[in-house]
Amino acid sequence: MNVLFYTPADNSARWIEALRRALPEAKVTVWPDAPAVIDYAVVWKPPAELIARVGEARALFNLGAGVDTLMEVPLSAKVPLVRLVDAGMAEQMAEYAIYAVLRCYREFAAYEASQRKARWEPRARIDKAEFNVGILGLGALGFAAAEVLVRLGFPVTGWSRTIKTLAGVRSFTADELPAFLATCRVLVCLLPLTDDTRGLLDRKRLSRLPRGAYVVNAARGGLLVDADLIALIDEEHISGAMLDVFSDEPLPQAHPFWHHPRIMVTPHVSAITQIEASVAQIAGNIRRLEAGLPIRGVVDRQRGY
Ligand code: NDP
Ligand code: OXD
Repeated sequence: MNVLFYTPADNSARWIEALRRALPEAKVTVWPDAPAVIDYAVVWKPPAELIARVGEARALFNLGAGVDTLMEVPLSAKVPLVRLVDAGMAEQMAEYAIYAVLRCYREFAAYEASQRKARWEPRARIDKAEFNVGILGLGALGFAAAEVLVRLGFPVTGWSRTIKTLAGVRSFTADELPAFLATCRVLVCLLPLTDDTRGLLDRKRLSRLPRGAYVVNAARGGLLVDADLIALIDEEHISGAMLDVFSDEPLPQAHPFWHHPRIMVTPHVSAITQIEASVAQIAGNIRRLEAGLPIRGVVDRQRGY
């Protein structure tokens, strides 16, 4: 079995070693070398020439959960495009969401400001029952974040294409976005970037959040209209934001997010791809495909996720 591998990341050697260990029966070739017949491709941000060589492979595995960068590539419709499902990322994303929610709920930014002025300024407790967290996207990552926030005692609402059943979570579907946004004291965005979601968080939608709401985007930068977020923070409709993903990465030096006093920036680290867990999932999927069994993570290319 021929497996073609490619990543532009500098940890390529560790991926290759893990793949060869997990699939001893396979011949793993590293692009730009390529066998005449490719059975499986395992890639992150592949060049167009690689996609052209994939031909009618049995599957193309994306080394990430998001497949937005692969939607425009000329991959044959017969080749299943498979993404990572959790693979060690859900726990990390839940941690990121917890930090953002607690930072806001316990007003740590205000205490940091007090400390800078050497002022002893206790603040009244916020009623947790009034502090609803809304999660956009209740998939592998959003579901995990919702579960843990419920365990911490927060009221949680979620928005997804299809209705979800999760104890403690009020589920809203696609046509209920305005009603969902009105519930969010903190909005955590964990949606895929698709034709339907690009620019979703614009002035009109963000204005539907209650005054003082806090925005967290850990999904993709293209979901958010940067200038609209900044304007709404400066107008004090939104109290602040924690952002991990950006339309242009690395975030350009001149971007106003870097120095905005109410915006916290992290460099696309909310859920870092885990080599061992990802390779185990891919190897397991290859074995299932070889045995003619169904697998999880096959992308619906019409929907874009
Ligand atoms: P999933 O595909 O498992 O979940 C996506 C969720 O979004 C589903 O609940 C889906 O609804 C919902 N959704 C999609 N489109 C719409 C729509 N138009 N209207 C309403 N709901 C919609 O994805 P994951 O949870 O695995 O990942 C989410 C995203 O997180 C990835 O696509 C990626 O961009 C980003 N990510 C970021 C990382 C980082 O480090 N910053 C790391 C990993 C991922 P339904 O359930 O009904 O289908
Ligand atoms: C992913 C990511 O989509 O790392 O997996 O952003």
